Amino acid sequence: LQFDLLIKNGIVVTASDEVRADVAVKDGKVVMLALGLEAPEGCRVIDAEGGYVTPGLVDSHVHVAQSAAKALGAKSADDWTSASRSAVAGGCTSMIAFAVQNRGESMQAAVDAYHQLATGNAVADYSFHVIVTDPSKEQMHGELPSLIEQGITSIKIYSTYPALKLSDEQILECFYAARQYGVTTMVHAENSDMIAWMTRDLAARGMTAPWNHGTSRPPIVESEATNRVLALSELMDCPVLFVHVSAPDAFKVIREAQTRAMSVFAETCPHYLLLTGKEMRAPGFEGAKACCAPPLRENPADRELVWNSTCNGTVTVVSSDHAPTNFYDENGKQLGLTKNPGKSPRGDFRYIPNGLPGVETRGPLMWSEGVCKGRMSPSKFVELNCTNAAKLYGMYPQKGTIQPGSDADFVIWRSPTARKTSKVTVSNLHSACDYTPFEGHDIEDWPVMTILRGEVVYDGATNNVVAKPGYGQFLKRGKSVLSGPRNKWLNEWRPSYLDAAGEEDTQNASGGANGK
Ligand code: DUC
Ligand code: ZN
Ligand code: ZN
Repeated sequence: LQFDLLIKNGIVVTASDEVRADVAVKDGKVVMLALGLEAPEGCRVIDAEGGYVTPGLVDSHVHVAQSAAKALGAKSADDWTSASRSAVAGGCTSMIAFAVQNRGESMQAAVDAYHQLATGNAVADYSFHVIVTDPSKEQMHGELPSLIEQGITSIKIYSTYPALKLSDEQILECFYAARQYGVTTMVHAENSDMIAWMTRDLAARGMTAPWNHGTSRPPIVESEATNRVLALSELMDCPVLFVHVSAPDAFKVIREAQTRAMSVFAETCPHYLLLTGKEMRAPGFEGAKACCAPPLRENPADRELVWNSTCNGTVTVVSSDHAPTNFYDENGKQLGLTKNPGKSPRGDFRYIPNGLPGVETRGPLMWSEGVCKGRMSPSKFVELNCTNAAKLYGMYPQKGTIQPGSDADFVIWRSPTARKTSKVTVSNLHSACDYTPFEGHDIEDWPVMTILRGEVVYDGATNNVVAKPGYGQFLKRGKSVLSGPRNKWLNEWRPSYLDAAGEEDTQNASGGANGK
């Protein structure tokens, strides 16, 4: 048997099992798992020293080089090289970023533009979700089939932000088409009018400190929109994934829908598990570093609820929502994170770009706080950080697991007795962003190394990213194997394409758990 890389003495972790096995790799693919494999001449051997070998992590929610005005409100601190270097240094080998459709333009134009930014520059494998801002019937039905051909099989829609937001009617248009073509649909759920009204009133009363970002978006803003969008998805029988879920009542409505066997999925992020609204109350403009949407929640008990939802199956994937903007300008002058340096006031929440950097810290934080602290098993970690994202976004089993035929993407972690604790500090990170909201947080173990398609891309011993820009490849994705429509309707209405095809839903080939 031929192989060119052998990982010995590890515990191989998948979403279902932990097994002591050596892993043999040939041409960037796993070829076999067995005990006591001998390395042939010239084969590279890596000794995992009794530690864990997990799949390379998948981060299915990152904003990289996203156009300034869209959602984040300011220039992205990272380009594809710095963001993907940061990713692999935290164990992440596959990232899905966003390509934002400009209103009045095609989705294809967005995909082409973002391809151009990424091509030749990434050290991690990557793909795009299209952020749909202009879902006319012609556009959805005219473009989705060709995007799927190109391997772009997911969209994100927003219920807030003037530049991105869709009306309920437009959301229905998206769900109708997404169900028909088997496109995974991500939703940013916040009630736009509640935010607008509160923001105006707070500003009129001079309440514009960074933490008033949270005041303007209390949990009910998220839970109302979640509940409403769920109803829209039920009417259309369209599977849906709620991104960056943080509010207790949003988890409640999602859990309740899952109990009714709806195809509904939830994503959360390390910041909702580990930080609270207190961070926005830091002195001066420092609170700006913690402004994200949905905001960090005030009540520490809410954080526990996010942990419970993450461990009990309500949450399907953990992503970083990496959305980096810089605090300082090139001269080290404090910008205080403002959308319009030199123009808009600093420290006013209305001008603070939303979003936190986190693509590098997600894995180590989830491993430390989840696995090392005993909140979840290594398998649960893999399910949440690798496997489910690969399944939901059509990359499984190429990505997200370790089995014969999978890409040889691995993270090696230390055995419990060999762990080395450290603290997160921005100077050790590889992102171009000049701060981390997790500064000073304890890390119980950081990846020993990250391997992508059989090549070491990050060496933890020296904290060096060794892969060259351009090593990362575009991932042509298929359809979700996790989600599928149920063919459950609220009354006699059905989409007309089902009438044409008889009762059989022939176009949606996802064949997911609930589908057929
Ligand atoms: N939504 C995101 O998904 N990321 C950052 C900001 C936002 O509102
Ligand atoms: Zn969002
Ligand atoms: Zn985001």
